[in-house]
Amino acid sequence: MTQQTVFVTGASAGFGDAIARRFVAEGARVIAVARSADKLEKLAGELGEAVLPRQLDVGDPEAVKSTVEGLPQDWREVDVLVNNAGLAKGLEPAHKADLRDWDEMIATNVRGLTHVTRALLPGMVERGRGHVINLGSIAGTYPYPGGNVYGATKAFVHQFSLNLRSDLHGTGVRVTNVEPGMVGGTDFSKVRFDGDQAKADKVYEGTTPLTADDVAESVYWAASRPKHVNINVIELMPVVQSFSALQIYRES
Ligand code: 8X3
Repeated sequence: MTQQTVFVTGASAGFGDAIARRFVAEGARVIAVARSADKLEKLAGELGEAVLPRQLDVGDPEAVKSTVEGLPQDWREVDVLVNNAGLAKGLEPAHKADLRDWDEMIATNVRGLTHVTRALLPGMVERGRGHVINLGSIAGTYPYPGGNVYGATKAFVHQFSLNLRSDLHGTGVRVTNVEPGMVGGTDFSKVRFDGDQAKADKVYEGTTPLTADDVAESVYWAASRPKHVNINVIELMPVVQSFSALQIYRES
């Protein structure tokens, strides 16, 4: 990884923070992108010159474009893009969900991810090397009550990743989708429940969920395979999470 430049979105917390630290520990340089400039400064303060912090809301197409175009000359050759920025908002059934939550998930998880990818891909193709690593979710494959738009955005990420592979055929650019299940110790559920920490904590009560470091390890593993190897999809769950029966509604 030495000399590699890695662009990580959502880098100020959770998976993104763990991913940035994992790559820096292996000798890479990280362009750490997130909405919160303060938290990014903290990461950059800790990791020093290996981190270039950039405040950016990936859901803002103009800002994505200007951030990528404004990268310093010696940070422009991005080897690995980790599209980590994303969120779940709400767990209400579709007919009760808040449309603003749906819009926010689509803006970040779908539009943000596609715009960042589109901005960085031409350089990768031109250089004949690069790796796009997307953060999908098991929610993109397995439906669950309240998963509605969140799961659908992650299904988009799954199919977009596979379709990218087709388009990038022969370019040397690799694409991976990492699809984790339940991960504890991040703000994922707190954000989903609009800041309700007690409700978020309940999700993980009595369980041993995956950690952000487990996810970072998968991302790093995919990125560090020999360059002739493309890991298409990695799906991981904690042992305590598995599948359940289909629900049957019975008239009483
Ligand atoms: C979220 C995974 O299991 O919490 O991406 O729905 S899960």
